[in-house]
Amino acid sequence: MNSQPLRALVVRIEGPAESPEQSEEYLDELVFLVHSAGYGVQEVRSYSWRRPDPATFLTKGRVEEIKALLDEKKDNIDFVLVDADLSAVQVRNLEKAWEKPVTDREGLILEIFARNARTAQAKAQVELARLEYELPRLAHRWTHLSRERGGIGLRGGGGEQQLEADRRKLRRQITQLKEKLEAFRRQAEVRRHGRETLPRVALVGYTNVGKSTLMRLITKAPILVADRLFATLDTTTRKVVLNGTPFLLSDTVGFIRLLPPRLLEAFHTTLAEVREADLLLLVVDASSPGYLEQIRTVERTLETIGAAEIPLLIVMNKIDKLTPDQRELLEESWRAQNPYPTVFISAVAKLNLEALYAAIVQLLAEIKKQGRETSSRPLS
Ligand SMILES: Nc1nc2c(ncn2[C@@H]2O[C@H](COP(=O)(O)OP(=O)(O)OP(=O)(O)O)[C@@H](O)[C@H]2O)c(=O)[nH]1
Ligand SMILES: [Mg+2]
Repeated sequence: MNSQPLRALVVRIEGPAESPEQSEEYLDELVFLVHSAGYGVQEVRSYSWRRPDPATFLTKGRVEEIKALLDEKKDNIDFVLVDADLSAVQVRNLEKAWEKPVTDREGLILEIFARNARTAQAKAQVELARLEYELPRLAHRWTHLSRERGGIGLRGGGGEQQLEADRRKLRRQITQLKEKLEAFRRQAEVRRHGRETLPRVALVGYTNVGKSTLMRLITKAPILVADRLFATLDTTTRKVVLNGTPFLLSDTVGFIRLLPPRLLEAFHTTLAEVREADLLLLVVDASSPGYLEQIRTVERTLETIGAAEIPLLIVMNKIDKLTPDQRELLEESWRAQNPYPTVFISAVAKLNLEALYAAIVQLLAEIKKQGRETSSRPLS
């Protein structure tokens, strides 16, 4: 097995109304995604927005420009990542034009998820999403391969009959996985009902903001913390007692902008802990310039999964990365615009944790008293 990571040419298309700061930030995040999938970034091309060409997504001129670049760097680039939702036909045409494997955003995030899934349930969820992603793409010369083959690679042409057999096999696997996931769902439901009496608190937020760090800090459980995107894919739940108040705390998968809907759907069962929580701790990386947009992404995702009505405590984390002036400015501007319960903390530098704990306990007491009517949402 070759230990050197596969190297990508990363192609990004700026959104029609993107600011230069946003473009830079989205590109950084994209590069972080590629690294989180275990690949290297060899070259990056950012293009301004154009109406997608149905055949190749990119304009003819850009396809040719990238072909020239690939010819020049032939041996240093193993595949091309186009940060978009490509159709099966677009992938096929681009691979033909470039003579390199091509993957899109969903394919990349699927690989990260596949790498990070630990429990049988998370693995089955990722596998289902992957098979559904691959089904319409089976007819390709180059394709995204399963993990056994170490990611992106070449696939031999198999003929129509073989293709039909492959499709049937995939559909069978998909049906089996769905049955398996339904069994997991029922088990989880039984488990949750078995401990109905304790209030439930769930950590939610953008990926890499420090949810698992907080989980580890509060529960003392040996939870994985890592500086990569989507380190956590499973839900962990622990009983905690804070200032005499017992509750269940859950840590689960993080969100990201343009998260493929299929993946969110695949994680329906994992996200049940979020849907059924009494209180959500919305963890934010306050040191990220895009934190407001990240909060909006999280809110939209919460809506999609049916958790929009649950009371929130905003946990502005990583304030150790801000200067005292920046901290003050952030806190002032946030509080001026948002009446929502918010604490400013650092999970790593252990700043303000008492305020966080007190806020959780107080909100749980209020929720208990008033039911879910206390719901208060930021930035609606
Ligand atoms: N400077 C600083 N770094 C932090 C803080 N909290 C977490 N981190 C770092 O941020 C990175 C991500 O932390 P995690 O706890 O794994 O984040 P997460 O939200 O669980 O991320 P995913 O599970 O990947 O979605 C790690 O490198 C942490 O050490 C903090 O308060 N300050
Ligand atoms: Mg995590």
